[in-house]
Amino acid sequence: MHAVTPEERDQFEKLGFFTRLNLFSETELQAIRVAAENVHQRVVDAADRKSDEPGPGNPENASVGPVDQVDNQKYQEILGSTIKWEWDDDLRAVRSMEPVFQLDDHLAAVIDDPRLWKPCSDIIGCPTLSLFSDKLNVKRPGGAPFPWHQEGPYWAYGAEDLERVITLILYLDDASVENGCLWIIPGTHKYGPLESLKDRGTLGRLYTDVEQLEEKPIPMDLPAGSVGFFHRDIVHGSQTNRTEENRRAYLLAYQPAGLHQWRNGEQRDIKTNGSGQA
Ligand SMILES: O=C(O)CCC(=O)C(=O)O
Repeated sequence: MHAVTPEERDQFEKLGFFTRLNLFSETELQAIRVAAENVHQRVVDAADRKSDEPGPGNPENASVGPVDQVDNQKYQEILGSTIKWEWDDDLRAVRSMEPVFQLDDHLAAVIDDPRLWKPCSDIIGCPTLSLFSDKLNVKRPGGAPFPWHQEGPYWAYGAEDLERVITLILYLDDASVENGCLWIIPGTHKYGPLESLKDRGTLGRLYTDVEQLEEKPIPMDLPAGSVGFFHRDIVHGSQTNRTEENRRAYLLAYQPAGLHQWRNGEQRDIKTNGSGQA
């Protein structure tokens, strides 16, 4: 069940990605959205409490770090998750949270879902896996673009077996060009790490200079519940959410069993004998 087909394997090798449509039902998605919003609220509440009352107060206050600014982006460690804020004069919203499964059992069950890990296990060629990272991307109306980048260079300093890390995006809402779906540049995984935008501040080193590429981007505009599996070095990014609706997604990356997660160094093996049942 859920095994990668020869066509998918071929496409992954040639183009660096393949997609599966409508893997999760609306009922399942609704439960994941609720989990995502609960985690989001807990993070925002913890951040608000911390800024309102710096004293000991609630024990969760202890797990709220200072706001770090890198170029024009604001980051904060909250409840064991690295929060990237969408923050300007009019808006303070969480843009992404990584890792998050430790904050919600339902999200933890999604990680063990064979619809997600089994294709990855086939591509890596490893029957048992561990989690490399999990991230919730919450792109609210007006949410900003994510510049072109590759995951490989971003993960390079912290992966124990980078060559065997594979990543996926599970859309929690219908993803369209208008609401800022992921865009990928097929075939670019073959180049390995590409030249970055070194002259664009600290974060520019993580963004790919796409002027050097002949390949053209395509939108990964898919219905909610669909999944895109992609190679760590494929160039990808996303645009502003120009609608009034959320564009949420859960991104997972897997690696061979026994290795440690990227951000927190902990080990989380995938329960390959369970149904996952998100
Ligand atoms: O969700 C998005 O808009 C971009 C996702 C992405 O490329 C990432 O988080 O690395």
